[in-house]
Amino acid sequence: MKGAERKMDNTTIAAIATPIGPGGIGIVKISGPDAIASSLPLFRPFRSVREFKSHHLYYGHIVDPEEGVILDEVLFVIMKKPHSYTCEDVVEIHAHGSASALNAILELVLRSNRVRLAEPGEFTKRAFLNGRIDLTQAEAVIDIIESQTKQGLLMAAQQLKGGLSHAVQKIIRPLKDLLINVEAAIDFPEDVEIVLPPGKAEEILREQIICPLKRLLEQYDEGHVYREGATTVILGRPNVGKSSLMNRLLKKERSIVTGIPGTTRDIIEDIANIRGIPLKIVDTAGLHKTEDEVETIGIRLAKETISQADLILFMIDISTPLVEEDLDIYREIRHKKGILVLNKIDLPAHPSSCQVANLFPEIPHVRVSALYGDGIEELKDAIFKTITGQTDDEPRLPSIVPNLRHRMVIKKALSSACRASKNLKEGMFLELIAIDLREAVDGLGEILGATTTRDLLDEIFSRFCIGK
Ligand SMILES: Nc1nc2c(ncn2[C@@H]2O[C@H](COP(=O)(O)OP(=O)(O)O)[C@@H](O)[C@H]2O)c(=O)[nH]1
Ligand SMILES: [Mg+2]
Repeated sequence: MKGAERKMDNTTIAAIATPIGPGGIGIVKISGPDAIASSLPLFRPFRSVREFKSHHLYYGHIVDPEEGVILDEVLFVIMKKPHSYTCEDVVEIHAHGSASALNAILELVLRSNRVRLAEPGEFTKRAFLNGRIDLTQAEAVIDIIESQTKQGLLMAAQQLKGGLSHAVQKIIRPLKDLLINVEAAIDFPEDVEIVLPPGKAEEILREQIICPLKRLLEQYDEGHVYREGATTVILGRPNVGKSSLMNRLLKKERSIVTGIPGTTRDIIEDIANIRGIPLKIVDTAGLHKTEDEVETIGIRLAKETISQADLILFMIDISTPLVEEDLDIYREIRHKKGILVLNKIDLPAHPSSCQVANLFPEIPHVRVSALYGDGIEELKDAIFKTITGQTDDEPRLPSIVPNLRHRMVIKKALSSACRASKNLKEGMFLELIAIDLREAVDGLGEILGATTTRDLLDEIFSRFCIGK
């Protein structure tokens, strides 16, 4: 689908734009050609208004016109097209944040047969289809809504501002110029004026296309974890202090801690902010053999989570002797990225545990007391470094970070550009080179949404909540 062919439906849509649940304020949002006509008759301003101005707040009541009853005291705002989120006429009714008030207002709006309930992400989809934002910016809106740490938020805000679009456009421009040049040389072979010397074309490909594409891939590697997060599983035999460590990292009592082995029988997970990375921490029942039916299921689930984890925190209690069970656990996880967590350093160390770090030389180790909090900052550093692969203490956060979808497109465009460069060097037919350049131009257009399939759009916008 090319930008110019983007199809819009002309209906008016409405939805509750704020989370359902008690809150100070809740918003019903309406967008489309009948947004004003369908909502204005429901609003009774406190002071008479001769003409409603765009982008002005008006104070009054929402009244059911059929029964004449007041539903809520609200602020009412009209945003005339094209100066709105969707580029259409938009009305927002700022009511009190109660499910009953918001549902009653939405129901009134939907009584008009020209208004229907919005689908998830439909407001943002309209902003995209109307050309106000490109696809990377629409995706940034989801990322902002879903961001869990300030770093994730800053990255998304940069993308919403057009950071990634700008970087991609800066690559598409010389790529297109090059393509035009090559195509002209094919069409008018006798006209030597328009043909770029091959050395120059190669240089443009290398400097302005291949290098920046590679840099974008590096930025994905450096930054995507701030957006997508990572998962770590805490493993160790019963009573080593797994649940205590989870609570310590989360700074709350999430997992039950007792001196009774087998206390944690289910999978418990929650998200902690580790140096800006949203880290999903999973506490498990462990991997030991047990007769307990519930614990057995917990242990099976633990094994499943290990396979999906980005990092394992392998915990040992240094106040007790190392036992076969510790080694069994290590055998299960040795193929994964891991950190050895030596716990209970506040207690006298058992003589046999002094050498324990030497037994597992391949993985870094940190000494902690989950009970008192010693070593926790060092553990956070180790987690950060192991997940990001960064070795310096100051986290590096690239401001522009492609997502997985962008990365796949960039990789394809990069291999087309590299092929074109190689063929240029080898003096291959210009037709062949034009095919690769065209592929790269079209591919990169997909990032911005200039060339996109309907399925892809549906997939992206279905990730939104209703009302955004
Ligand atoms: N002294 C000491 N006790 C700890 C430490 N970490 C955990 N414990 C205690 O060890 C017992 C088991 O802890 P828990 O977190 O439930 O272990 P889990 O079975 O591995 O989840 C509890 O009594 C905790 O208070 C620690 O660092 N030092
Ligand atoms: Mg536990």
